Amino acid sequence: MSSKPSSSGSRRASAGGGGGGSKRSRRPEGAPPPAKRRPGGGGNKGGGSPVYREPEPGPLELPGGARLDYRTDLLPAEEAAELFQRLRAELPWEQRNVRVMGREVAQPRLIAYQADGPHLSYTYSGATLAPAPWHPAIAALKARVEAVAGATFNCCLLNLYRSGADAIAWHSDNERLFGRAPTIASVSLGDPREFLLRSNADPAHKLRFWLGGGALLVMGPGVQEGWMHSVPRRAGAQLGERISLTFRQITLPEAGRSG
Ligand SMILES: O=C(O)CCC(=O)C(=O)O
Repeated sequence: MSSKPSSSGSRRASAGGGGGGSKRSRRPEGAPPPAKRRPGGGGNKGGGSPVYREPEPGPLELPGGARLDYRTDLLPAEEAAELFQRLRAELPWEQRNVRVMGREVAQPRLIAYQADGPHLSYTYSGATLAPAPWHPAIAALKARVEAVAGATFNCCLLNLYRSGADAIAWHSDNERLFGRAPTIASVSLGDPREFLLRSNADPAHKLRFWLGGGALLVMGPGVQEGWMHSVPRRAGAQLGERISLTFRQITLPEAGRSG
């Protein structure tokens, strides 16, 4: 993850979510309380800030040519709820410390990391994520995601947001270890959260997705190069837990050990 549009590679994690402590992160203006919104609503109906466009589900080509595919129903609701419970209970969730502007701070979320083998470790902000073997339910989900995304993945970084106070700041996953023009596919489980995208070339181009349980967002070629994304902090909202599974393909494992 890098938090500057022009970053050439090392994952410079910001511990804060939108407004969550990092000077680089920004809280989007005018966002409505997310708990009242459902994922999948199109346009700006229902009181959303007009600066954030809310695309309908389906494939989408962004200004500049980047490609997205947004599905609200990769998993049926019941299956998504069961998978959430299982992963919440069975994965070794950890809270990591990262270095932000010279200070060691705890990331405002829990994470877990799984991959095809121990050679796919992932170092950023001075700490290494050693991959665990695939959980069988995640391996099965990976195959379904690959079929929809038309891409293959060899690792998955999972995030657990325990409440609206947990977040991830504006960043791009454009490190060298993912190669050029990577595809990253993210599956959501649990309570819906806002997922924001903003163009590096024109920050007025902003998109908002309400990622609910069972949703899939495929960020295709061009997204990491030209856009940043975040899950903003919403400490005031009564939000429950959410898990995101971000499937990725490490093509240059050696680049992942240098950060
Ligand atoms: O939780 C999400 O949907 C976003 C996660 C993310 O941006 C990341 O892991 O880099």
